[in-house]
Amino acid sequence: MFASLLGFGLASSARADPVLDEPTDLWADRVVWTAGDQVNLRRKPSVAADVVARLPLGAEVKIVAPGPEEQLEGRADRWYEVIVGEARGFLWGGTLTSARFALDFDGDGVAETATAALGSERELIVRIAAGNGRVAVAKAGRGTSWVEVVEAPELGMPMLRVAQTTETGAHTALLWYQGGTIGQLEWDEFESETGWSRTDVRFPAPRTLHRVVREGVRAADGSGVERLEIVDLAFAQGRWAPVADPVRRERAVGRPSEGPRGHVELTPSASSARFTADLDGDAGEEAVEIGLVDHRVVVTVIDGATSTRHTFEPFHQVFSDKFLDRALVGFGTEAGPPLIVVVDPGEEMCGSTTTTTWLSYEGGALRVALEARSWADAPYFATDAVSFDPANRSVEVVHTQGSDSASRRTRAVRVLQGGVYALGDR
Ligand SMILES: [Ca+2]
Ligand SMILES: [Ca+2]
Repeated sequence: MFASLLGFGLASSARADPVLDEPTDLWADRVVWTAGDQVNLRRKPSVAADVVARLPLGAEVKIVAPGPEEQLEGRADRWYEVIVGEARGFLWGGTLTSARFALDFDGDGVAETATAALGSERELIVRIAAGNGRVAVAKAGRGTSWVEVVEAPELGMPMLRVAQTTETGAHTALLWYQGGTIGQLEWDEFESETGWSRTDVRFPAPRTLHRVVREGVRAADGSGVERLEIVDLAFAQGRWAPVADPVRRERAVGRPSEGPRGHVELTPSASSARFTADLDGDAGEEAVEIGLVDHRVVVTVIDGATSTRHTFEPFHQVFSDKFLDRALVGFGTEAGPPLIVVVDPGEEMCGSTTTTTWLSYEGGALRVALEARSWADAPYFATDAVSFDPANRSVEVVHTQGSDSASRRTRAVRVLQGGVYALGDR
């Protein structure tokens, strides 16, 4: 249920990321890899035991059974009885990882083996073996980490993306391997009551990186100022360098949306609401009727002699037998153009889910402009935080998912086009 919920309607990749966290118990038949080079496979679970074999970086290791715990290199982990190829012996857990990648990172036609694992200080260590016995090493910050291959076929070179949660926010690093060494581009992000720092990157052309850094401060009254730095970088001679001076801009930003203002609660006994507003900006008001009919929310816009209707199939009914018998509806202008807002509190399903939908009315058509959903079933959760930018007719959706112990965020900026917030350039 968890996976299917998180996969529903989310823009982020469905790729399962290796999670490298505190040492955890591995189980029989699990396949992992050596995280270091020349790792000693021991006859017994002890660093004093005979060496059966020396294993290269990224060797495939099949767990036979867990063994005794031992503190080594300042860190507690468990020995495992393992099979590696024809050999059988013992490896300490700190030498193993579930994150291994085989890719031609430097484009010479031969794949390299890369691994990522936590070091004794919980710093992430990425190693890439070139195949000639040399291993390149890079460190990429501390904390719970996710490592994935950057999925941008147009990029023209594979890179690894390391995403880490930190005490104050998030740390991201992009790693590449050229000329026998690992390079990295990294940045920190945070968000608080009084400010934020966010970085977005995309790859508009091969070996080209478009980066937008946004740093904001917010006053007690909710008003804020955000400084943007926009720069294009090109990859040449083993590193990313700006192709031109950065563009810097400053702009005022509004308070993040907290849902419909002055919303009306619909229940089976108070099942309709009506308001009037000029939704499409033609200086004439439309009437909006919202009803709770047969456990569905029906929105009708009456514009002169025509009426246009949209019916919601409540999200939680897809997953449970419970019927929608409560919805919050209203009308908001925080996005800039007036939008109809419908909130399905959906508490009745496993965990709790809230779905907020914004509807636009333009050119005689009633459309779903944006949908945001938050779901929690302790300790797991997934939330969409929505911040409208009325001046640019855009919205930023920050999606956070994970558990009490670790989470990750993805962001998307969408621009209102044809009545729908579509993914687009800023
Ligand atoms: Ca290669
Ligand atoms: Ca109108």
